[in-house]
Amino acid sequence: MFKLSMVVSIKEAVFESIALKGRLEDCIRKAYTMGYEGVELSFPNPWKVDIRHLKRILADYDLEVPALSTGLSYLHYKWSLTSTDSSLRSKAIEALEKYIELAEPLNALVVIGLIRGECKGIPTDKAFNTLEQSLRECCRAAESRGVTLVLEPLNRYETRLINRVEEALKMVHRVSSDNLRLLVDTFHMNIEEPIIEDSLRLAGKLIAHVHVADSNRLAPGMGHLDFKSILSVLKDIGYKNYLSAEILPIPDPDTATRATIEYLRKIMACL
Ligand code: LER
Ligand code: MN
Repeated sequence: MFKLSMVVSIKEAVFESIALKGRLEDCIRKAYTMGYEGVELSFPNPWKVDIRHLKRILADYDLEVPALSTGLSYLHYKWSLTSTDSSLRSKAIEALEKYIELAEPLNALVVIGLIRGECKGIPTDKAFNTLEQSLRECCRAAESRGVTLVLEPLNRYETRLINRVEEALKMVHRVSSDNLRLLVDTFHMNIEEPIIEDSLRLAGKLIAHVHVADSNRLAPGMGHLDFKSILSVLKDIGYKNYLSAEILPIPDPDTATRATIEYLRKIMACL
């Protein structure tokens, strides 16, 4: 019904909610062995990705890449689509153009999450306008390569800009590009959406990617979210793409990775 993917990254990644970190080949092998169909790749620097090597490993394990995560570019280098420092903003746009180039042969989406910046101390309407301009530039690159960008509402403790689905929809409509869609993350939704299921219905067909984590960012099933209800709404609205787990490696990476796939398969079998 939904394909399952795990977010993986390099060992130096400063973002905690990535269960599998280390040598790319080891992470990919582990995800494959546990039964995942895809791996979402999270890199700080897109210019350091060896695409030929990557494609060889992916072919060896017959895994897809549903999306390229970009938040590490902000966390490691402060590249941000809303930065008041124009060199950091240009760098974020250039980095996204490079991510888009990498995404094309992988048939992957490109995530617009933390790379929009935290927007502390910038009036929200000003940050919204700057983000709109930056996204227009990125969408031009995405359109020319047939790649889709996915804008992700994030909780208020990570950014002041676009915390709820409703705000992300406003941006998607303002930019008005067929290559800009939504990514919803159950962890952020649990904090920000009054009723998760209603927000999923509101976003409907514009949802192109889903991050899953439980209420505490542990593996689905280890918190209090009602995944049966969430997944049945996704099914109802015709969502058919990946559920990609962006979770803490707790109690340890292997247990979290295995628990995610076992739990989600069990839920999907009941839908
Ligand atoms: C950050 O909390 C997150 O959910 C990432 O997907 C954003 O880049
Ligand atoms: Mn996420």
